[in-house]
Amino acid sequence: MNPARSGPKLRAVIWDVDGTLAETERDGHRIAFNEAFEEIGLPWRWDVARYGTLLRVAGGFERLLEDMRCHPDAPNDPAERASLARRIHDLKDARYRRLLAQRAIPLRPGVARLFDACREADIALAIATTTSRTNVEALLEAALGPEGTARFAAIVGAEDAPAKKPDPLAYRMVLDALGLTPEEVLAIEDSPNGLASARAAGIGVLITRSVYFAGDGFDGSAAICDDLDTWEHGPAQAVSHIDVETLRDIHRRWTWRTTR
Ligand code: XBP
Ligand code: MG
Repeated sequence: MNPARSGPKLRAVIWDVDGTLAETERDGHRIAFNEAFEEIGLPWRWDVARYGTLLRVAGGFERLLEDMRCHPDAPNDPAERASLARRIHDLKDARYRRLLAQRAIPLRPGVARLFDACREADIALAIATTTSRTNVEALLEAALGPEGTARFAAIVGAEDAPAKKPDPLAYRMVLDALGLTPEEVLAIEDSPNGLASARAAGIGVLITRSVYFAGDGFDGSAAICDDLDTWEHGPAQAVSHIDVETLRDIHRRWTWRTTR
């Protein structure tokens, strides 16, 4: 047996959002949280490094609760604390979407190209994310125009999947919506939580390194690249980009390794 043997076909690519499609963590959510703190009159601010530490907690609301543990001026009562976090998080989301409408955060290298290439190759596009569907739609429409969201056969966000990554729920819901098995898809992710989530759903993962997880090891991924326009392969590590054939090859090798 070898990887060239025919196995399950690649029928869909399931994309993560924050960090994978764009650097929305550093350049979007973080800035919007700081604006929300300011608007509420709180002195809290998250610099690039502090946000990176907090990012190990999935979910903006949960991240905020974690950070509040370090703030003596945060309410002591758990219900009051949660209600303040909810208020800040709602404000953050409004600021985030306003920021996207004012100046779209650019998609990372190769993302738009691969969207088009998958469509031409009849490989469906889907999204599994910890952020809200509303935030995803704002990002896609700012970057790709009003039809941006319609390109996706399924989008599962926080409104649908309350258990956040590394829980596999969002990926399982996408598979259900697509009517596909884990062996027929490939996920593209940027974080350890995202990798664990897709793997727990039985899905192979291509990692595209984002600013916040550039140094992580990503054991258990199918392949790793710096971005989708940079693919080092072969004995001489020739540099090229990830195209549909590369995706099919990564998927074929992954299913061969994990199902033999
Ligand atoms: C990454 C996350 C999200 C975002 C902020 O999501 O953990 O929480 O940081 O979004 P992804 P919310 O799965 O797309 O990488 O504030 O809406 O949670
Ligand atoms: Mg991510």
